[in-house]
Amino acid sequence: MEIKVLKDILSANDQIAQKNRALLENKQVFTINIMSSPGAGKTSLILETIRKLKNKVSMGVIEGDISSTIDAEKVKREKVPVLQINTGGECHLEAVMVNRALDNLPLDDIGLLFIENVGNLVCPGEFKLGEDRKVLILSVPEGDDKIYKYPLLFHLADAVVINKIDLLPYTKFDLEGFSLALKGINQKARLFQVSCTTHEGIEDWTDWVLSSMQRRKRTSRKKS
Ligand SMILES: Nc1nc2c(ncn2[C@@H]2O[C@H](COP(=O)(O)OP(=O)(O)OP(=O)(O)O)[C@@H](O)[C@H]2O)c(=O)[nH]1
Ligand SMILES: [Mg+2]
Repeated sequence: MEIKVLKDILSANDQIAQKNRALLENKQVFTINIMSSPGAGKTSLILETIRKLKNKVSMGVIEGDISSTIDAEKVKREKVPVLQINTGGECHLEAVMVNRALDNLPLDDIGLLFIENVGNLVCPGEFKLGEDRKVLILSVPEGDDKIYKYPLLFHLADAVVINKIDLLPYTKFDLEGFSLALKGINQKARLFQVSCTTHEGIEDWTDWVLSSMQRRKRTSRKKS
């Protein structure tokens, strides 16, 4: 009985995710779902990206948190359209929440949309939102073993960003070992090493964001 209920919830979520996807494709909005544990640097990476790309692409942000508008306020200061979702306890965003957020964003003026998921290294993996890319951030102080303990998000990610590399000298994080482990469970994922504090590696990341957007545009043109 319990298994059937969960299956129904997930398939209902997938149907709404498909609607979100159709809407976003129709409006030509490239959407990136950013996931990580609490505090790994989701908001910091979004802010770094906004600062780097603001003259090249119009952006928007959906902020997902259990409570508060702290992250949305940081984004608002960058003068980018932002909508905060408070899940009220849920440890992940669901497609229906994003659907309501999309109704309240100026999609005609947005080319690149970031969805910051609720800080959690497990639950967001189960729920499609209608995004083009899933990006997972792992921060150096969390440890390189998280890929073994919480493999699902590492397996699903289109890109994995190792953040806080400025802290490498103070930890035993094994970058080479992590990179091999990632290749073992996900051969397609791009791996980036960044510091949102020193800005190291941010350009590699934003180049990937821009080239992924371009690739999507070419694919949609071929389809039509
Ligand atoms: N040393 C260092 N600190 C960082 C870096 N990136 C972010 N931080 C700090 O890490 C803390 C958490 O960063 P956030 O960007 O708020 O993390 P988050 O994933 O959005 O957190 P939640 O939304 O609460 O899940 C803040 O104090 C940041 O200043 C980095 O590259 N190096
Ligand atoms: Mg945040």
